[in-house]
Amino acid sequence: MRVLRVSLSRYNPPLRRHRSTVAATPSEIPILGHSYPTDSYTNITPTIVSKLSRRLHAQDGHPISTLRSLIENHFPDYAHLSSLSPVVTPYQNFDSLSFPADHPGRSKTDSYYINKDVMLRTHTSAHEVDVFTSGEARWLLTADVYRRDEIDASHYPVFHQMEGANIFGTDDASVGAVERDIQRLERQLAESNIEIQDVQHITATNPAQPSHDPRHSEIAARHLKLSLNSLMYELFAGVGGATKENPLQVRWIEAYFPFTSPSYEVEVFFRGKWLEILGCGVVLQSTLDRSNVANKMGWAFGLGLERIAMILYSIPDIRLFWSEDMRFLSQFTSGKISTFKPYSKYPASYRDVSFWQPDNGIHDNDVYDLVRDVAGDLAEDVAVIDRFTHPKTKRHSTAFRVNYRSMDRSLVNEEVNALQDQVVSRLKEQLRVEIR
Ligand code: FA5
Ligand code: MG
Repeated sequence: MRVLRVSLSRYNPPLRRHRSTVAATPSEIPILGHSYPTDSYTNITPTIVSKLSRRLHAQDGHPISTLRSLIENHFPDYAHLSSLSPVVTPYQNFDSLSFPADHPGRSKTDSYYINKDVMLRTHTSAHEVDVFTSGEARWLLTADVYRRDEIDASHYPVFHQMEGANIFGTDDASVGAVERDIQRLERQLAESNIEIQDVQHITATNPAQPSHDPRHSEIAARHLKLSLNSLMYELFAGVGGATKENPLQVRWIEAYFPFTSPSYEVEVFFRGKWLEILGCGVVLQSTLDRSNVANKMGWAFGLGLERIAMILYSIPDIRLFWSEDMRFLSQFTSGKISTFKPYSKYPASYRDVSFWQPDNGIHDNDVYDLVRDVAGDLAEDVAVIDRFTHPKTKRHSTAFRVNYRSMDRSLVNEEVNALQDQVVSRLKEQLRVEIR
């Protein structure tokens, strides 16, 4: 909030009448030292811009940074990359990975655009072609990623992913080296207290790619699974106290991504729940063709660092990662996983607002971003509590409940009222709703 409120006026000058929200945008936006022209795609907000320079994954001692280095240490002979700019093109984020033209992820309601030609990466896979093209065959890449999403304890519009990839030649010597690594990992896991629920590597619904020798596809999938089972064991077994009687449970699930086949998701059973940790698969050959390594094949994965850090450190709310409060930051030591001790639970207070949608409708994500922009991290969660269509006028009504809570102090009623007043007036001006 604080600093952001000052910059709000720049990105959202008072609205001219009879114009859509587009009129609220200035003609240029400065981002990471570069000025970008805006257009009808522009939907990046000051709150989001303020996150671009934080780089939690590079902040010594921060849980996200410690987790990054633990994973990097597990893959010592991989290249470790962590300073690529979050500003990418839709080509990098989608087309280079063979996303179909009508994929919903491309829409303004799901992704942050600076303008129609430049966006914030929604996943670390956006850099696959660039990194493969640069000649790296085994690499890890850590980065902040941006998605327009709901607001609650486990969803934040910025989070961190780590991408890992390993590609190899299909000549006998290269395939033989992968097979030897498969045997090494199998021996290591046989001695570990881990129980794996596997799925078949290749099925009719999760096929090998037509251009691949099915034997090579099988080897790539096996090596992928063993490499990740071994990583899951390293991360979770110690903290969870895995024993012979009570082994770490890892479950593989068939999945779909536009840029891998076969594809999988991995879940880990931790403190009574199955948690989705990552997505992965055999890299689509078209990605490697575009990277000038058509003679190689291999696998890639993308994991969510906050998801894992929340579990390992017992951090209950994803907003805490962004805290600059020393009561948070001073609890952690570089390279070590420790249990977070909550230092406060200040009271929450909620406010409801219901309104008639304008004729062209609005997306829930527009409301979430607007609240985030007014209240910053004081918005703990925002939820739709009612939807309703008037039987005669056919107008749509939506009711939202905003839960306000500070992680650092008690909020007074006047402050919450002022925030909510701003939310309401910006709903009227910016999104053209009629308050009920
Ligand atoms: C991807 O982003 C793919 N790029 C992963 C991938 C890479 C697949 C390479 C194949 C090959 P997905 O949207 O499921 O997939 O996100 C991957 C992981 O990021 C999830 O498993 C989860 O751990 C984390 N994640 C996703 N959305 C969020 C969110 N809103 N908040 C926190 N973590 C998230
Ligand atoms: Mg997923």
